[in-house]
Formats: sequence, C-alpha cells, structure tokens
Amino acid sequence: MSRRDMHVSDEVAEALAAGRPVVALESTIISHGLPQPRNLQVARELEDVVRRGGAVPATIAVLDGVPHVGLGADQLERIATEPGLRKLGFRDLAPAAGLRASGATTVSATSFIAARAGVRVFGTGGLGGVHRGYTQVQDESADIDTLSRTRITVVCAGVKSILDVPATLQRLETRQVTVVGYRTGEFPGFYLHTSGEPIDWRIETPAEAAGIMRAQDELGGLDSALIVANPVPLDRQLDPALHDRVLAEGLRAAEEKGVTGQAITPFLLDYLVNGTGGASLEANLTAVRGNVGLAAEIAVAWAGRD
Ligand code: PSU
Ligand code: MN
Repeated sequence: MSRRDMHVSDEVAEALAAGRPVVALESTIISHGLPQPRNLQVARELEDVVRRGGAVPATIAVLDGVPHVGLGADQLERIATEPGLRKLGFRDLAPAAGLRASGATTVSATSFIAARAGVRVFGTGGLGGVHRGYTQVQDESADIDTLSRTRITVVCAGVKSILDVPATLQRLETRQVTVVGYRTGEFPGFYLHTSGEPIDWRIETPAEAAGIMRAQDELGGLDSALIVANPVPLDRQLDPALHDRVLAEGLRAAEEKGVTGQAITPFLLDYLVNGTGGASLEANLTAVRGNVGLAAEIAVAWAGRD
C-alpha cells in the first residue's frame, strides 16, 4: 500500500492487508526520550520484542515531509542520531509535510498516523499529560486531545511522574478516553509500580483488551482511544524514595532554568537519568519493553478475534 501522503513499508503493508498483527511504535522516545547511543539499541530491541510476540513492528516518524509507517534500518538510525531532529506532535504534521521537514513523532502524532494507516495497537512508555503548575502555564500534552478522537489502543505505563498524575487522569475522564489497568486496579506510576491513583476497570488478559476494542467498534459513535495501563513489576521499579528526591530537584532545576513547553519532558527525563545514576533509565526501559510486549499480545488477540 502506498498513499501519496504516507509511506507504509512493504512488511507492514502486507501484514495489514492480510489482517496479521501489527504494533505501532513511536519515535520521540528514541530521539528525545533516551540518551545516545543506547537509544538506537533500544529502538532495535523494541522491534525485536514485537516480532518475538508474533506481530510486525511499525515504527513511525516523518522523514523529509513524509510520514513513514515502518522504518528500515537506516531510517531508524537516522531517527536515533540526527542532530536537532524535531519532536512532532499532531499539530506539527502539516508544517512538517508542507515544508519537507523530518521529525520524531510523539504519542499524539504517532497515534494519528497509525490510525490513518489502519494500525490499531500502539506500545509506548508513558503518555504525555497535564504538567505540574498547570494553573500558571496551561501545559497539557496534545496526547490527550488526540487520544480523545482517535480509535487506537495504547499500551503504556501510565504517565511519567514528572506530570500531575491526578489532573491527567481527570482530563482523560473529561475527554472520554477509556483507561483500563492490566492486572491492576491502580494507575501505574511509570518508573513506579503504582501512582497510588485508583482506576475503575481492570483486565487480566490480552483477549479482554481485544473484547473491549471490539465493543468500541460495535458501540460506534465514540472515536476515542483505549489506554491499557501496564505497570512495571514491583521488583523492577525505581526506588520510590530516590525517585521522589531526584524528581523534586529536577522540577526545581527546570523552574530555575526557565525550561518550558516541548523541552520540559526531555529535560526532566534526562535529569532523572543523571540524578538516579541510570536507575531511572533501567526502570524506563523495563516499562517500555513490557508495554511493547503486551501490545504485541493484544495485537495478536485482536487479529485473531473472529
Ligand atoms: N514517555 C516516555 N518518553 C518520551 C515521551 C513519553 O517515556 O519521550 C514523549 C512521548 O512521545 C509523548 C511526549 O507523546 O513525550 C509528550 O510530550 P509533550 O508533553 O511535549 O506533549
Ligand atoms: Mn507540553
């Protein structure tokens, strides 16, 4: 399949045409969310996790103005290494296309492109959400808005604790985005097993996720996402005391340096990696691998649904 406005790799196009399982992966986590050179290893590893789970990986990015669904080895390397690569949210897609720019896609842009290509399941680390200090800066990630009007299933470990978690959950409710816990009744805390916030629905199996997805389609009229919140295992989480201390420092540093807007998430992620001696990176990677693996299982259940 090749649309004029989108490039779908042969492997992904063939899998979609045959109704085989496909999992979308975002590229911002590679370009802006993880340090080099580990990021390229991780990008490859996540694709392998999807393959081992029996699905085809479709990493998404915009290259020279064209949204790509499924990247070749050179393209993946470009995302991981190109200096100054842009971070593209949904609203950046038109200027990127019109001006032939390249960039990594966030959850919002990835979800939009994946849904357009017919990919229903997406595995990532954490969603964007409502930033702390919202009343001063009104920084709410475009992820929430896109998920409120995009039919896609996103497997994530909640939202990063650098955000205001209760406010984010509230906004997800207001914007009618369905949230279910995977084998948990509490919203995960990304680096931490739980944020302490309750969620209303809990599922135990990938087949149950597929059942909810089918119900979304059958009910009709609600083109919103399904968030499957999948916690990092308790014994692999970041030490909560270390987490709280370094995060508080990072938030202070961001304020002192006046870091805002799109730069705040990468700044805090980086601060946490340094401040925890790399431990936050390990918890981050454990979370992402787990999510991508579960996304593959859900894609397999979804592909075999009838
Ligand atoms: N979660 C991660 N690493 C990341 C991000 C989320 O573990 O790099 C990225 C995602 O691409 C998400 C984006 O969509 O941060 C949110 O950015 P903003 O708050 O500027 O919308
Ligand atoms: Mn933002």
